Amino acid sequence: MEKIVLIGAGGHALGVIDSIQSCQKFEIVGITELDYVAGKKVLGYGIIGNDDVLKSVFDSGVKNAFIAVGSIGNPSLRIKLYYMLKRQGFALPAIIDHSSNIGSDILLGEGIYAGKNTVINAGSTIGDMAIINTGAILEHGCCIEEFTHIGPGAVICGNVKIGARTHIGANSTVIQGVTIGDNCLIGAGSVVAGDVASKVVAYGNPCKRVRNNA
Ligand code: JB3
Repeated sequence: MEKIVLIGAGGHALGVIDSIQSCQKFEIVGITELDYVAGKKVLGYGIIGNDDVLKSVFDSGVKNAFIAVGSIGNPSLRIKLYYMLKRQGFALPAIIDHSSNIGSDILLGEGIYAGKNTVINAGSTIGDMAIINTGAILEHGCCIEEFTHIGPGAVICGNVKIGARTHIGANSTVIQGVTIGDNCLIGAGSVVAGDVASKVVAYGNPCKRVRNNA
């Protein structure tokens, strides 16, 4: 198996670690954290230091990294970490849980995460660093752009287009053919039946714009 280092050891990392273990492709060498506490472990994997150790980890031969810091609405930290790792030369593989159901003719970007029991149906495109969280369903022909997070249990119907850095809240439904722009925040449990412009906060059933997203 190839070796991989994780960045971040919080709640999102728990699911990521499970998924890495389930797909049996990578051996986790350790996790970097903001605050290094000697001896601290997460699901049996050691915190090896803060991000300053990543260069020596790379130089030691670990060429894969995965950002296990999640995001709810603002992916700026994930974006910062992504460019830090790219500058250091790390490869950022997609982590797809073994229980995921991935259809035909799918394009998956680097560093994406597909959690437990996700479905990505045929003909869909997932941009770099997107999160398709636990139990989310992406129907045929969807296009999800980079750093976007599809929350747990969300249902994205056929041919939906969702821009970059957008958050779709847990258990939301986006009906077929809808376009949602960049930098949007769609609240949990929303039903999106019409297009949503970029930089909008919207929620409800029917989903309605409530304010601009800074
Ligand atoms: O929505 C769901 C199902 N999960 C959320 C996920 C997508 O995003 C979850 O509820 C949280 O909102 C969030 O998960 P995350 O990022 O694991 O949150 P938290 O539990 O706060 O853990 C973040 C971890 O990242 C903390 O341990 C921080 O110390 C660490 N961290 C923050 N900045 C960092 C950095 N670690 C490293 N290595 N480098 C950093 O710059």
